[in-house]
Amino acid sequence: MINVIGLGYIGLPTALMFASHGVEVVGTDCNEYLVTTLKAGRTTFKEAGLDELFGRAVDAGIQFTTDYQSCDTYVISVPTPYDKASKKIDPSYVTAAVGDVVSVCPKGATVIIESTVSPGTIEKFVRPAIERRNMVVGEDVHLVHAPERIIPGNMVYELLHNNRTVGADDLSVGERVKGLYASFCQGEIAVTDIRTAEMTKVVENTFRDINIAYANELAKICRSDGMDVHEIIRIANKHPRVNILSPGPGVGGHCISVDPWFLVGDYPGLANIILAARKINDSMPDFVLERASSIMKERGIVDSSKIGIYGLTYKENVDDVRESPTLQMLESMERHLAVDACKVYDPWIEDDIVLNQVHSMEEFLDGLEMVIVMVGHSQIKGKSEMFGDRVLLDARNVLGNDDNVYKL
Ligand code: SAJ
Repeated sequence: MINVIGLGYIGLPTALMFASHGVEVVGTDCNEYLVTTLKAGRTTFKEAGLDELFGRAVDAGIQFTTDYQSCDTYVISVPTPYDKASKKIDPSYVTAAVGDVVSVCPKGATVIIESTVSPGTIEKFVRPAIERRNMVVGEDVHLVHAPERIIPGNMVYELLHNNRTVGADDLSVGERVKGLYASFCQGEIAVTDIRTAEMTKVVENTFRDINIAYANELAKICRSDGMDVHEIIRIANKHPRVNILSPGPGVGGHCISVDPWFLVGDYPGLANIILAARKINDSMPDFVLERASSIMKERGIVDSSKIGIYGLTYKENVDDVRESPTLQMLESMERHLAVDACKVYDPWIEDDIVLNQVHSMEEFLDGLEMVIVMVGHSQIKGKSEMFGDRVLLDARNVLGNDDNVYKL
């Protein structure tokens, strides 16, 4: 039996995947409301294919509880929050969960950490958390790091098809865990040591951050000299070895905008491109504001209450707002006392999370002269006509070309 600890964005789909592939699974979360919701037969966030997968897992007998189970395998997928000021992760949820499971597990159980951790965290924090309980890692309990790799918006497909990494002290334990993931994972599963697995995960997300930063820097260069960055990237990408990503209003999400800081923090003076990329991506929300203000001047729009912001999530077709560029932009506007003015709308966010948030497109567009499109949800993709004759700043390049559509 597997006890999956932490039933959030990663833990829930992973637990469901194991359960729907013949593995006995109990999902544990300390949040009673979440467990009650799952027990009542409802999923707790929106994700393509998740409800169907949930149905299959429930049919296969998955259980949800707030209690830790006594079993031979644990998957830890609790959050690793990070402190914006120090740029370091807080490993306390992981160490607490590991401490809790090792106090109930039988001798020889395997604890698999899926949560992303900064390189060295398992050595520095997780092992000591076990040793403090007078247990010997490798005898009383086996430690494994199997960082998740799935992308929100396509999680179910990627769980099935992505290659994975399994890091373990003991290769035979690694091979056993590989076999477990192979119950559903059709990709290649590389077995390595724990530190390599930690580093690999952070390096992957940093690779993407740097590549997005290149696209964003090109957008700034092209804007400064009246060139169309999208056309340039489109043509450059015809080269067989070039694949430039898309410029946008910034990088959000809990991973790509966070993980590179671990390398910057741990390797000062060495992580130079990485630091530069982070700074470029973090500067994008302000770049959008500058661009909006020059368009307002060009179009004679003076009243900022006539400007609306479309999109709150960190990317399209997800309901996740962690580190979202729109939130970063609103923070920046707040610093300049301009925040009360703009209406904000995102069809994926039902709760009120920012000032002047509205909950229908109609209410949003009412009275607006200009819209800043921060997220390219399917609702609007390719449909600039939905905005009538309003001026549009399309920070995601999803609205096509039209006289009213401005790009970054
Ligand atoms: N973005 C751009 N331009 C692009 C691509 C993305 O501006 O061309 C922006 C997005 O809008 C978003 C951010 O970057 O704000 C990151 O989005 P993403 O879709 O690239 O990635 P995430 O954060 O949703 O998921 C990533 C994935 N990592 C990699 O692709 C290396 C995923 O595989 C990881 O599992 C996930 O981080 C994680 O949890 O680590």
